[in-house]
Amino acid sequence: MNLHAIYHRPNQNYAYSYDLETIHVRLRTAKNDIEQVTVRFGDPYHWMAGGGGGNLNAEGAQGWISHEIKMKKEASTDLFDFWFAEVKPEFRRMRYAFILESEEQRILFGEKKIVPLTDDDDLNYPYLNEIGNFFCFPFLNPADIFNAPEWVKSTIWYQIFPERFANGNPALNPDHTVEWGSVDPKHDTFYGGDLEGVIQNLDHLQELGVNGIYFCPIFKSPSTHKYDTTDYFEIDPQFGDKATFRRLVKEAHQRGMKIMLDAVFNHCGWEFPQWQDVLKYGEQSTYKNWFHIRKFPLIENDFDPLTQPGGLNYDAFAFAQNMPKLNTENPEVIDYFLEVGRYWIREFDIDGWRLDVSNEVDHTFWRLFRNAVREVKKDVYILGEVWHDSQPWLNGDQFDAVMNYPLGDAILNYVAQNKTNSSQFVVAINKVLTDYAKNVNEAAFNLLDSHDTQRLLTVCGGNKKKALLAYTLLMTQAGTPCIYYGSEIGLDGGADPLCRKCMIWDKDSQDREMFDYLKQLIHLRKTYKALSSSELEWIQASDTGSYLIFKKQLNDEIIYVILNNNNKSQLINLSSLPEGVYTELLTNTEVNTKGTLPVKPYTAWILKKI
Ligand code: ARE
Repeated sequence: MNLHAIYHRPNQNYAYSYDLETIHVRLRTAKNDIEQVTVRFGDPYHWMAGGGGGNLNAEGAQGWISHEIKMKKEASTDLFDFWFAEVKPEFRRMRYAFILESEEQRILFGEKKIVPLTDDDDLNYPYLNEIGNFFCFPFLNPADIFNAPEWVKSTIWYQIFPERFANGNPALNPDHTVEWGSVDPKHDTFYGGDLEGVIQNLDHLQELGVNGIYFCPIFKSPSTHKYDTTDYFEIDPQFGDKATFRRLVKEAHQRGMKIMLDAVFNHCGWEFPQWQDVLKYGEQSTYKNWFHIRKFPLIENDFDPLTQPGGLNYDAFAFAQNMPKLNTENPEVIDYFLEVGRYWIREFDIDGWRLDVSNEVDHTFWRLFRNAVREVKKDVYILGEVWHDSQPWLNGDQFDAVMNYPLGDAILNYVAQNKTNSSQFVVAINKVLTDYAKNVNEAAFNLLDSHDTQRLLTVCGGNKKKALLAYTLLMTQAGTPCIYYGSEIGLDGGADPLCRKCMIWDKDSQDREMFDYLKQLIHLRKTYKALSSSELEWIQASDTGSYLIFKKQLNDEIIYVILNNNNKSQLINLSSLPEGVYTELLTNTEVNTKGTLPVKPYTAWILKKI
């Protein structure tokens, strides 16, 4: 038994409140090392249970354990197995320990020590009840339950980069606007995208079936991307005005679409008045503590921040001279940006905030932010931008989710770039899922591409079938998926700025086959809630055949996804599925699982038992 690999800590993704009566418990062990794990638990105040007022030292108390539950091996990664159990202690509190059994050994794994157990439970008895060595889940307080808004779990997002989506009002075009889609974008190429253009094309989104729109920044800024905000309380004039935005929100809501805006609170833009004041008055500026200034003068001399990063005497986003970092510990800054957060909900009824560079802003600010915006709208969705392990923000007191790039990368590595085989893909997904509580996974913002990455079709090397297979995986995972504008009609593009080409509105130039397949996937996801459930079981991962079979379940709705990640057709043996007749949901045909299923290259079948 590999004792070194055993890990549990009563918090985060290892022990957490799932709902008002349920505690989820996980234990990590070395892969293929342990045969069975049992969680043994009881009430920490058992000694008072009989009213006898027993003594406080309950070390030797007998029989206080109320339950033992066999844990399920829920997932494995390259090095570890993860064991999982749902526990519903009668009084919403418990002390618990784990009994691990392998062929040659049996131990009790407790908070303070590991105890070898003999076969004779009489001899083991003291250890099996030594409450001081049992982990403690003190109390299942409703306020501690991770509570992302329920509506997010049935939302399919569509990300819009406003400058490049649609030009609905050319009168708003900024200087030097070029003809729509006439040239590939550079960082500073303006095409005239605006909010009116979004309103005029909501039918496209409704036909696709998406019910949430995530807008990249729309507040006043001189750039094409607007991540260098100069006025947090104004819509950029090239995009329109507040009346237009109000109309957009109303139209979207009438179509059942939620609206999420992009909050850039880590830094501001060069023209932000408070920054301009510091540039003008230096150390005498009343705003100098709004920023992180190392010394004056702010800038030594003309320099290229990317080749002479040392040139800035103040903190900025990366080395972007025009993006000075804000001091979110300054009470004035806190008050200002909490009001920004409240204002756009209170005055325009938006439904969510995506938080730019959120991992570089302090946790105290985000806790204050969550309380402030939740006061205005109790089910507002708070989405952080964190590209790496994001547990510190996902304990329920800050974000509801982060942009789940690790899940998207796992799909792209497997399907788009064939960098990983089927079993490595399973490991990568299992790692993401076991890193977080199931509540977190159920609200995760899952994406395959964005305004910061190469587009899906480009990552797939232009192979549309691979792109559709990637979307099939995206749409059959727990969480809330997001489609980056244009990818649904075959827009391609490399790294920023080429991933921000103008949307194509000429239907003859759109890839309608991609659109229709994605529309169908979205329809299936809305119809069969098992597809967005966090109950996932890997049935088969073939590395030689490069195919995958997995099961999604929600209550008694069971769906199997069979995915051929091979450039050749193949007969996939379905004997691992319960025998019977199924409906293949993408083609609405009947399939009998006796024998094999012919699957074309890079295609999937989605089977529901009749
Ligand atoms: C662009 C070019 C730069 C160029 C600059 C010149 O990318 O190479 O020097 O223009 O103006 C915004 C614009 C970008 C612009 C950038 C800087 O959209 O077009 O850069 O401002 O001016 C990391 C951060 C993550 C950040 C990305 C870009 O962690 O927060 O880098 N993403 C947000 C927004 C961006 C936005 C900004 C931040 C700034 O989504 O759109 O950029 O407000 C790995 C790392 C990640 C890293 C990621 C991407 O995965 O783990 O941490 O993200 O790569 O680089």
